[in-house]
Amino acid sequence: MTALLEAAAAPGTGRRDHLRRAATHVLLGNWTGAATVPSRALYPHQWSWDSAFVAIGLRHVAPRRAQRELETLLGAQWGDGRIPHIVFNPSVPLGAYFPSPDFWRSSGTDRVAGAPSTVETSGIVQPPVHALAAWLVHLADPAESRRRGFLPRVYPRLAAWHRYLATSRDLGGGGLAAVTHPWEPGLDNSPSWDAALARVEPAPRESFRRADLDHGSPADRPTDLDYARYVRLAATYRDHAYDDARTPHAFAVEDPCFNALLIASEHALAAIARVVGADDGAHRRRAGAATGALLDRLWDPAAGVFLPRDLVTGEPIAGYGVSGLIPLIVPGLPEDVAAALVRTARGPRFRLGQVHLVPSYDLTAKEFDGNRYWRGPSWFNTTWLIHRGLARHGEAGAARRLRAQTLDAADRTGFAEYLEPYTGKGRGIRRFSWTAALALDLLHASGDDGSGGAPEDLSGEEGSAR
Ligand code: 9WN
Repeated sequence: MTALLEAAAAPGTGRRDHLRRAATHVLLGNWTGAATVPSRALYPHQWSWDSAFVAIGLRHVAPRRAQRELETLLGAQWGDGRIPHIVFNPSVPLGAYFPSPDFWRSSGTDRVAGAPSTVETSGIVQPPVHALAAWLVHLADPAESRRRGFLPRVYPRLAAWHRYLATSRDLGGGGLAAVTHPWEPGLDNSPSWDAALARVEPAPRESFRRADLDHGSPADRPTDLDYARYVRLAATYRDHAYDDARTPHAFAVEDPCFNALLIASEHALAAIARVVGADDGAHRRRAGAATGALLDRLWDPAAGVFLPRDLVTGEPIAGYGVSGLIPLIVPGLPEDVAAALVRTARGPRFRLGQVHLVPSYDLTAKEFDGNRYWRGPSWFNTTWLIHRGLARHGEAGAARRLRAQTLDAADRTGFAEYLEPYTGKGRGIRRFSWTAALALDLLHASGDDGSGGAPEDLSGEEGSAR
């Protein structure tokens, strides 16, 4: 019996045992043999940041499978270092998800960016949670990790990924990575992207067929007009051979969440470098420089939140998105900045502790929509990140309450993709992988001590995580 099957069948009658078993069942059901799909129906391939979150949960019940999850993704890395946002499963019919491999056409030999020829992928990226995930996976079972040479194998690939983001994606020249498509920050239809996206000429509506509406309610999903613009942006990138320097980027944004994750992952990479005998100093310096750039370029002290920067206009994007709170996870964030973020989270725009989890967008804004994807609903991955941030900054009580609420919501909704923040009703699909995985992590991270397992994870001391 595999470790995961054993965990799914483990005895115990309490609510936590039930939740642990149910979450493990979801991950078992969504495992394809080499990786985990976010959802069998809506997302039947491997997604980049989903897999990192999945590995963070899987490590508690099946550390080897968690390693495999990340290594399968890293196996699809491009020659230029990018980790694609989707790795396609060749046995899934083309029509099951749009855009499919025949849209992205990654494996063509003329690709300057060096896409692999053995596997089909998308050409865009997602937030760099991977080095953080690899380090947490290692910490869950250092002996098994050493036995399999996990860190020495993944380190060069993770380092190349970060190099790609620090060079080809520093489109603003200020030391932060830019996203060039709303799918890249993973918060697809956030109101934060509305103005930048409005400049994009929509692709003709008859030029594509959405597959997502076969599984999700149109009221919960991005609109057709959003999709037409997503298609135009992706096709333009593809038609420029995914060459960042040559593509005329109509959408280019420095996103706080994406960069906060890059910084947290750079610290994790330093910890990994120490274990594998590489130079950790370079990673620490890069993490420090990126933290400075994040504060200089995206922090708005008057608003009390980090604001994305639109690189086409050169202006900050006003408004309160959950992305602007995520830098709470950054090691070494000045305490006054952290305190301001916690105040904003508790204030009327996010109402931490008074609504369900953490809404993805300002509850008081006219754009807020509690049902539609990233325009308001509360998501489990961003909530998990804020939980870590609260724990890191000494907000043990708030972290504990958010953890309890998150576990309850995962259980109650059958591992929903997201929630309506006021009613707590599950929205989107169920049996969603990262909801199950992060519930597993929260179950393990606690012991109800409120530490959330957060601050010490990046210390580089093996065995100190829990
Ligand atoms: C496009 C898989 C992904 C998540 C994203 C989420 C959603 C895809 C889609 O699903 O995006 O990448 O088809 O809507 O927005 O964060 O990684 O779960």
